[in-house]
Amino acid sequence: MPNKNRKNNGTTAKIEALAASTSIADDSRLTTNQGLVINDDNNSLKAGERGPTLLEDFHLREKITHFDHERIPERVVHARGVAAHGFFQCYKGNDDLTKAGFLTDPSRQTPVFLRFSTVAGSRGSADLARDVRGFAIKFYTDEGVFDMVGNNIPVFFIQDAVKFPDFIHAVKPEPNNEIPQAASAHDTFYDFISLAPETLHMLMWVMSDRAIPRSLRMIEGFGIHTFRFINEAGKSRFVKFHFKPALGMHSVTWDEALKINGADPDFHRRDLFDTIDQGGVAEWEFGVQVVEEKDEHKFDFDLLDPTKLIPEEMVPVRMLGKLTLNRNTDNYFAETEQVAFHPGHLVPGIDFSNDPLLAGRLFSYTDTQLTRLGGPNFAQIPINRPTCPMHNNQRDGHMQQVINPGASAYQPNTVGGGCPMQAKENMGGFVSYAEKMSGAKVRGKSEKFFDHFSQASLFFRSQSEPEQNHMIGALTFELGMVKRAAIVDRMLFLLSKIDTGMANKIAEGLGMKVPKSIEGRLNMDVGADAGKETETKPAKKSDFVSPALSMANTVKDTIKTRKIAVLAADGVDEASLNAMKKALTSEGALIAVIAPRGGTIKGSNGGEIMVDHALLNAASVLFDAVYVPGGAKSVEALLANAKTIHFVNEMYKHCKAIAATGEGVNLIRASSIPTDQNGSADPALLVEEKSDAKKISAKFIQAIAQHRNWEREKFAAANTPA
Ligand code: HDE
Repeated sequence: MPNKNRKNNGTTAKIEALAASTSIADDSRLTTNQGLVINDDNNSLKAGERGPTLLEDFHLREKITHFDHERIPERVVHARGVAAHGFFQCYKGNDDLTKAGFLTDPSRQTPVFLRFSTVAGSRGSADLARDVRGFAIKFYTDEGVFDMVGNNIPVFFIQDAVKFPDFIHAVKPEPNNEIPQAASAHDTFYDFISLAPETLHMLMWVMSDRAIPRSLRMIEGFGIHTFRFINEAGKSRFVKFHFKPALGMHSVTWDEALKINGADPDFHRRDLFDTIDQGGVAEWEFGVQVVEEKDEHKFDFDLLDPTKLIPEEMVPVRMLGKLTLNRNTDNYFAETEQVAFHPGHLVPGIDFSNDPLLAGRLFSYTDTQLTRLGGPNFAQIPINRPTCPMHNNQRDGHMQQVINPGASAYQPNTVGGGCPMQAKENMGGFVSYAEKMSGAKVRGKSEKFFDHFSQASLFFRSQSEPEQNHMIGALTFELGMVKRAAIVDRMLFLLSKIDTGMANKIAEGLGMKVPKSIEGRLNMDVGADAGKETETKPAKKSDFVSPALSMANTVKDTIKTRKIAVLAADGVDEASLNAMKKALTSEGALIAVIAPRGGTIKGSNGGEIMVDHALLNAASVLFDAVYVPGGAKSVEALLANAKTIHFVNEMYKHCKAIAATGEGVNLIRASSIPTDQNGSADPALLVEEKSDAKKISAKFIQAIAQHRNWEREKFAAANTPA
């Protein structure tokens, strides 16, 4: 974050030396695309200094023509993304499950490229939209590229690919006015949701805090569909892919998300880029849930149904290796924008299941890339190329980059010496799993696909109380944005089938009542599912909860990469500031000094302290915690700027850790922060007039590691202004 981290690689000296060079063949010279050196890039060619510009100016024409075509169509979904490079290394002992080389050879470091994305917004939308996050990884393995094109939520909205265009049309901005951008809170989305109850389980996830993450380094990744692993002996097992973040899962509040979108719409991409730029990494453990083929039907849901998950308490995740991101992109367009993922890019040892959502995807990704990347040769773009050798008889097409020699482009051949040849038996190569198939040709799905409420209910039941409250708040907000009362009615009715208490609270917030029945009002256009698709079949009664579904259970004891604001001005108690800084940075946190103005401030001992952000450029929502050191003059100057009071009030309201020592306590007193929570001490509020920073730093660190003190929400709403 701070300016002081900016690197100077001697660039200025390099530029000066190159400019002084007189060699025309120099690499630094500006040329046309034909290599012609240009000696004036400031003036177009004219008939006289004040005369008309000449069409003959080939440099002008080439430059503008290229510029005119610099944009390509954005992705129809997942348009806004950010990515980084890294590697994957597996643990020992996975051979019983799969023969995939990158999962069985612990000595290999397989290069990876991971692109995160939001789904609904355009390329220029804001990072903190309430949305699913795409989690797409290219593994450049020795046996070919394997793409794991997943999301941060383990289930999907729909069960069959044929409904995908409808669903996306419903969630995207409404076509008559292109409103709203990157938001599900509108009529067409809830119209569709309320008529297609299979969407309800995923809706619960999207209304949870998972949809507004604190950092992309703190989200999970899932393959969603059931896949297969095949081992060397040819044995197949069903698997579900999981990626678990080393830092645990953490989110911001909805109020913060709204404000971050204004203060820093690039909050997530900046966080990822800065972390890696400063030498940090982002890490996940990759694991699978494994189901033996004989157990395919033992669950009360269908393994092929992508709206269902396997609770980890039923089938634990077996960890297979670690994925690390450690290198930023050099060029956003060439890498992040041009990367082309495809769930059908497999390697030997991994195969598909018959999930009806997956099948549609296998067709869609190539199809969309033909348009987006301009033709069939997008696999030749550097970011998409495999790192292992690649030979086939595909030829020509737009943007062909390879000069293929030789007379034969067919197989079998003798003219080209028979090359490229198919792999012989025992030489490896991809062989599809020989699954036995039988069945009538139908448009339909298995009976278990029709329970839309039980897992939605399990998800809600498994959340902590603050998480449940956030979901209720999210649904009240979203439905409050829906204009057509009939849609809200249908939603309230369906939500009551998931959890009556939840639906009642949402209805109360909306000033409405949960309808007892909406028979006949659903008007579902369900085709062949008529009679089976029932909106009134409630969730199965169950007390089973899945602790793995609650983010509250993933808190890790670390403050690594957390951003801590220090409010200070001239005269700040230097000893306290330095002691706190040392304590926090030694645990891996990042400190930013925020002062009434930029530049430097003078400490109480005369030292010069660099200011990272002037108050004008800082917002509390961009930090995880705040510390206010003493120093009478410093705190007086802070108190003179109303933004400091707002800063700490917001920190309190968003349940973040707050510490103040010496006169710094006066700032807390001047705010609306209550110093106790109805008599009980607030563990994330460390206000110590008498003691110094050293005495409270350990408790402060502990409070930051907890991420938030959600208990405070009970008091914050009443006590702190927005
Ligand atoms: Fe995608 N999806 N999707 N999707 N998807 C695309 O491919 C599609 C689905 C996912 O960072 C598109 O190259 C269909 C599930 C990610 O470049 C497109 C269906 C999951 C990304 C497409 C689905 C995903 C995409 C748009 C239903 C989680 C971003 C641009 C059958 C497992 C990849 C592109 C990136 C992108 C189609 C459903 C994840 C249009 C038809 C389920 C992470 O081809």
